[in-house]
Amino acid sequence: MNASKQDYGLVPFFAQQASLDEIQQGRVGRVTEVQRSLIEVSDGSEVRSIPLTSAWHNAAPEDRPTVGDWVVLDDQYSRIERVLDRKSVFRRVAAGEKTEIQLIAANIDILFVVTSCNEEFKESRLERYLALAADAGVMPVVVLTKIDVSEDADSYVERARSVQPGVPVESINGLDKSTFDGVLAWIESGTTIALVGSSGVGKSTLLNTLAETNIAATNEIRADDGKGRHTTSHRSLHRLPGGGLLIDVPGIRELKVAEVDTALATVFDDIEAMASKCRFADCRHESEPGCAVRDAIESGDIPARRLRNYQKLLRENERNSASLAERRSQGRAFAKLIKQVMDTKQDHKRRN
Ligand SMILES: Nc1nc2c(ncn2[C@@H]2O[C@H](COP(=O)(O)OP(=O)(O)OP(=O)(O)O)[C@@H](O)[C@H]2O)c(=O)[nH]1
Ligand SMILES: [Mg+2]
Ligand SMILES: [Zn+2]
Repeated sequence: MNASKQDYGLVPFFAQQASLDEIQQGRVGRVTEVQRSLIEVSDGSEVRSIPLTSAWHNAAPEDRPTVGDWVVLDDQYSRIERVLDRKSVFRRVAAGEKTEIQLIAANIDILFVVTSCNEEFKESRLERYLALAADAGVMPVVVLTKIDVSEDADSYVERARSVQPGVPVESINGLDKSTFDGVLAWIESGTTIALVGSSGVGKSTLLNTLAETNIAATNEIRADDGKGRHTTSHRSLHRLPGGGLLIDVPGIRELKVAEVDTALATVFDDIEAMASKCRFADCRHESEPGCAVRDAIESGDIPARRLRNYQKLLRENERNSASLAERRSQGRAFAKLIKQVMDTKQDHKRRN
């Protein structure tokens, strides 16, 4: 499919960060795929596979190119010279031992948080996604799949709507495009949407149905526990026939948060509003007298689960944000040390 840069979403915000020459030479492109050390970049007419050099591997995770990024290639089209400033970036704390940020998708306009009408559905998980969407500054839309195999799809829609009033909820049978009216209304030409959610909820199925071809492999969920099989292995960006760009993301096992203080206050604004009415300013909503939050839970206005999850996310956020800050300052100290050693070496050379 031949396309132009504009079809890939090259709006002035990005174009202004590159020179006319760079654009005319086809050196400005969008990252359409990210594998371990190979990055695919498309300038609208040509797709290039670019190896990620060690300089990029050594860069801070936030600075490395990720899917959805706009990048400038060198004049040999052999390496990524720079990553243009981002409009938005969806990130989480990477899985594993070290606390490190992992970028999931950049320059997205809308985040489709995909979840299905079965045992996979969890309000607490949605709250995590919504906090990260708020932090990224992107509009979240909850997409509920598998309405065709659920006895009570309506109750799932209701539960999804109650998580954060105002966040749109669309429900679909991912295999049947005639159920997609609500979803299609979000997909405009040049809009970039990322699909995130657990494995097996139907992200790639949604992409295939929208693209009207089998671009992405899909796989049945396990019969015993309904879990997905982690079919999609890397992130990729696709142009849809009707305009619009969709980023398919591998199923996320664990969505850990960091640096989401204000985002959490947005997602849990009902609890925050109540907390301001507690008798004690530092009320932990446990057994303190005059606790407005506990009263709201007792009267059924706020689910007890919601308060537990909010407190859990606050603790997790505090812990991870602290270790990130520590890692960053160690990184800076190390970089300073290297620079000192290099300067001394140069001095030495100059003197001899
Ligand atoms: N009946 C029904 N099946 C669906 C629907 N959406 C997805 N499926 C099925 O669910 C299974 C998992 O779908 P995938 O699209 O592979 O899920 P995924 O979210 O991409 O999973 P990962 O790539 O592992 O993250 C496949 O067998 C799909 O056919 C739906 O709305 N209704
Ligand atoms: Mg998939
Ligand atoms: Zn309280």
